[in-house]
Amino acid sequence: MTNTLYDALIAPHANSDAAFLTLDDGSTLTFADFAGRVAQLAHVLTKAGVAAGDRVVVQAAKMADTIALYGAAVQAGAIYLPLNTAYTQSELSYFIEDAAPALVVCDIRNEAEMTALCGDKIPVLTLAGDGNGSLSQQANAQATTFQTVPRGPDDLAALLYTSGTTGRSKGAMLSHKNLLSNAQSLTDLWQITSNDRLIHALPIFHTHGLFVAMNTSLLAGAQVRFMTNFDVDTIVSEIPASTMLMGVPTFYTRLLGDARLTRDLVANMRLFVSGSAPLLAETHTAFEDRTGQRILERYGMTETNMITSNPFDGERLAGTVGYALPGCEVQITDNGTPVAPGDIGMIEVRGDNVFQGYWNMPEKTAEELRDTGFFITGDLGVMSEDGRVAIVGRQKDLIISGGYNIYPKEIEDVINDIDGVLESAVFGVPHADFGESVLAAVVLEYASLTPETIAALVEPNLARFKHPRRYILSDALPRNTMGKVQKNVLRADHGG
Ligand code: MLC
Ligand code: AMP
Repeated sequence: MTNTLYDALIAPHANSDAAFLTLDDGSTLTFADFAGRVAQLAHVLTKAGVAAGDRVVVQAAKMADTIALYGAAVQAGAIYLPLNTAYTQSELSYFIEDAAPALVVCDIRNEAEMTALCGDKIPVLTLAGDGNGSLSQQANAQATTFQTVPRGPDDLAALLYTSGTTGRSKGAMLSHKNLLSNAQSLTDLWQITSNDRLIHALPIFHTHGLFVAMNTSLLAGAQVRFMTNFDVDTIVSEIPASTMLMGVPTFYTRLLGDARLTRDLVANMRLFVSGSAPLLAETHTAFEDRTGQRILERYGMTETNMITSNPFDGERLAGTVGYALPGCEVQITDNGTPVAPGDIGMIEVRGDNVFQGYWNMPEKTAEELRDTGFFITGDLGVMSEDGRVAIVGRQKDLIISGGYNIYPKEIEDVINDIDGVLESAVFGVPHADFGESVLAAVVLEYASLTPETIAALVEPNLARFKHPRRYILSDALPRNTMGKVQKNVLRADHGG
């Protein structure tokens, strides 16, 4: 019996004594330790009632057990559903309602709130930094082997929620084949092998940290320095013993802000990857000037996994995201019709990497996934004669701050719900550290509200990274002749 992802990522190393995860406390799990832990956790999932095809929601800090839980969900035939640890109660209640999980795993500190959200129908187990969570405790008593549940290439392995321009988050359904095909392409292209040691400082509830980083490392049998949080000091101290770093552009601007980043420091490193947000050409150039290494920029999405990458051997061109990955077709279109090389259009993508659609949202799926199999990314780009892609803008109203996607509509809905607010417009402005930062222009119905009172009313409803950093009280929002709010005018007026 086969299980597409488990057989490729975990089974091949199940008896290997090679080092896999090195944690902040200096301890190391071998691949065999990891496979054993995955099996123990898979037993707990099954005993908790999780069956093939059930969703397992996980909102927990980055720990060895959190990533082993991903493996366990795969081995038990379940669908892993990771959630940003910053989400508030009101955000969480939507995901739990929509995904109807068979089990929720949360941080021990949030157990009471999560149990209240889940009611008596959905069991809640916990993880804790000291290993005292109920999930970990129960796992300790289990066998280190588990009868893998069969799953085929088209069965779902993960459900990752991504916010939408309509304000409601959509669960992207990712199959075993979607994840494995992409891991294989990236491992080949970036020449990742068991000689590599990856510095892993990304969160593991998004595509980048979970799939791009972990699936490739597992597939290649590479070692991972599994950092709980991004921290410049730790990265600087780990670089000499490592070979790869994967990060969002903020990682690179912060590293550049540290004088210890030098050519000598990175002499052992063979690959710096950037993605999830645009890498400024000036960051690319400054990094090369300082270290002699050219950052490899790639482009992807939750729905599609990775789409394009600059070449490993060829030229890594600043301001471009490179070529379509093997097995992945990219076209630039005007309403579905391919445009000429050099012309701007919508980036569309087709291939084994592209998701199966949005959970419980057939209409949304039909809007974004063409019958031909091409997915409409919402990103605007150009392609050169030889197929190199550059992203030039976004058709979707989206702000990317430090690699996190923030959909203005979601924040506007919360602001507009406040008594005394007539309307609002949330927009992004350039930010030196996060790339973009969130501002809100608010038109009041009556004058008793202040920016501070609005902030206080918004904050409990939204994760911290989505909070507008400034509220600008305005008499009216700028609109074009069609009545559409001109966010470009707001950006120009307040971008400084
Ligand atoms: C933290 N804060 C943010 C923020 N991250 N605010 C806006 N945007 C962000 N990205 C808040 C904190 O809550 C804190 O609030 C304040 O900003 C400063 O925090 P910090 O200590 O400076 O931040 P830090 O913890 O260091 O986090 C920064 C970061 C992190 C860049 C390391 O945001 C991060 O890991 N980003 C990566 C996101 C990611 O993995 N994206 C991939 C998505 S997948 P205060 O005010 O309370 O102090 C995808 C597809 C693809 O997009 O192609 O990969
Ligand atoms: P997400 O929905 O979180 O998966 O984010 C996907 C979006 O991130 C894409 O649609 C792009 O807008 C953006 N993105 C990812 N990688 C890059 C990149 N290298 N350059 C510019 N934007 C990127």
